[in-house]
Amino acid sequence: MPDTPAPENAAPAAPRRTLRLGVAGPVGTGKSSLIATLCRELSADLAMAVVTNDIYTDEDARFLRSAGVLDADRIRAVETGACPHTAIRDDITANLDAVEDLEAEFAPLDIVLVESGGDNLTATFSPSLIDAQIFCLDVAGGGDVARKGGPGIGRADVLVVNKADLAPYVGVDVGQMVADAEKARDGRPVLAVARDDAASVARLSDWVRDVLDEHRAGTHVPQDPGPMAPHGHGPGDAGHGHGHGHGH
Ligand SMILES: Nc1nc2c(ncn2[C@@H]2O[C@H](COP(=O)(O)OP(=O)(O)OP(=O)(O)O)[C@@H](O)[C@H]2O)c(=O)[nH]1
Ligand SMILES: [Mg+2]
Repeated sequence: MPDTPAPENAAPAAPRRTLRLGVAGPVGTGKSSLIATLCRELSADLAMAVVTNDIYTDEDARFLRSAGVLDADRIRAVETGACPHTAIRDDITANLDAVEDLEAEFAPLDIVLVESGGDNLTATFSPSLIDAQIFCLDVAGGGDVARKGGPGIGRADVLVVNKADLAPYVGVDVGQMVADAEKARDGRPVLAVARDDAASVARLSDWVRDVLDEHRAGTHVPQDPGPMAPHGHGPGDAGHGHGHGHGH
């Protein structure tokens, strides 16, 4: 009989199964609604949970619980108490704790969605916290936003141009906005989405399923879209060496 292989010769541990999927983007672009939509679309055959981030409240978690898209226990709020980007990039401890608690409690989970607090165009997730990230813009923010670039617009795994149904009311050409975004993203995907447009929701759901498959197969490599633009957190933050404050 062959000897039992020594531990150092053992096959590497299987990759972690749960896909941690971040959703970032400016305030009010529809991140919570997108998460509600994804839970409705996917939770029948995938085990899911959600972590929300708000600065001072658990408003987003309460919205998702009241929407009834998942059992209330599967939706956890992190109150960041600071700029949202801090908790998703600089000190991810509270978010990581929340994700790991959910993964342990509801094992095996297929997807944990993490919603960033609404921030500015430069806030992105650390790849130490999430495996893939959605950056969410909306047409109501103006058709030119997609041309402005930044790490989320340029390099998130997918860019969603959300609330496409509102385009005629705000004078935005969705096709042009998507084309501008595609140009800024070197071929990375861009999806125009409206929550009541089933075809657009199906395209987004398919994208999530594809990333989950790649994650499970070990072929998806988490990307870092890049750091924040230089910034400061106010007058007491001189140690950061940044130029200006956010005013919150
Ligand atoms: N017309 C339209 N409105 C939408 C759509 N998705 C979201 N909304 C609305 O947009 C508003 C903001 O949506 P939320 O999902 O709360 O946005 P959010 O990005 O999570 O907001 P914060 O977490 O506060 O940054 C709400 O009034 C939603 O009902 C959409 O596809 N079409
Ligand atoms: Mg929200």
